[in-house]
Amino acid sequence: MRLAIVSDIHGNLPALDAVLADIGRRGADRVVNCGDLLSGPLWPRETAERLMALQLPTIAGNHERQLLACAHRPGGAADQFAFERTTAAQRAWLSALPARLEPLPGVCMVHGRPDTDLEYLLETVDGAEPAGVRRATPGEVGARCSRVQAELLVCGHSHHPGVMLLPTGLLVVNAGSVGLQAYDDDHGGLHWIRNGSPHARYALCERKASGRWQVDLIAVDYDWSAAAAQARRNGAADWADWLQTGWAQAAQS
Ligand SMILES: [Mn+2]
Repeated sequence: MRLAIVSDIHGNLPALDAVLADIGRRGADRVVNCGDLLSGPLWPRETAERLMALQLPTIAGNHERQLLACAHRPGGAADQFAFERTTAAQRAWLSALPARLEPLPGVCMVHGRPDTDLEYLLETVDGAEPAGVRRATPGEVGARCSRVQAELLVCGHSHHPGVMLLPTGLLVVNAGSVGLQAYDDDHGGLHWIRNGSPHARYALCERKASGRWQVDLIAVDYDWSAAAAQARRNGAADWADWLQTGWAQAAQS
């Protein structure tokens, strides 16, 4: 069984198309999507069209809630941009997505942690230099997954690909982000995510004859300059830099 995991597309349609083509070349039995689909200054409507046609097993991320909340009050720039450009039918599709799925026996999908889509699972925000975020310890991750009954737990949200095998035997995989390789955020404390290159990320997990899972964390070429130009056209100079470089810097550095 080969399971491809995409996450955190954030409206980056050329990145998504490049990842889907790479999955097609490598081969996968299933493709699943861990949320944060449209929000950002890129191609939200066109990305929704593509995703709705694909009908992948898909869960909602925090940005699906945040985009939909723009119907009641102005949201953050990324959510508001996507809200204003999506159709009522697209937003109805978002509102029906579940928070968790079990796409295969023994495999669980969440966006952030099992109990919240707003916190990272494999990282801990602690405010320490230089990035304000570090790799979580097995003890931290184990506590966050204490009620998960699965052999493989897949997630996204931090845009940072990662693999951790817990002492309980639970394998945790963060697929990284298809659409955005760097950003800064102040949830839990100001911090910077920096994957260091603009390649689109996804994960390919294969259950071997041993019963264990092999994990490929893949970095895919696509036209990131076109994505950066789209962000710049839409007034988001910060996103343009993040998309072009995969790097986000503190204001003073
Ligand atoms: Mn998220």
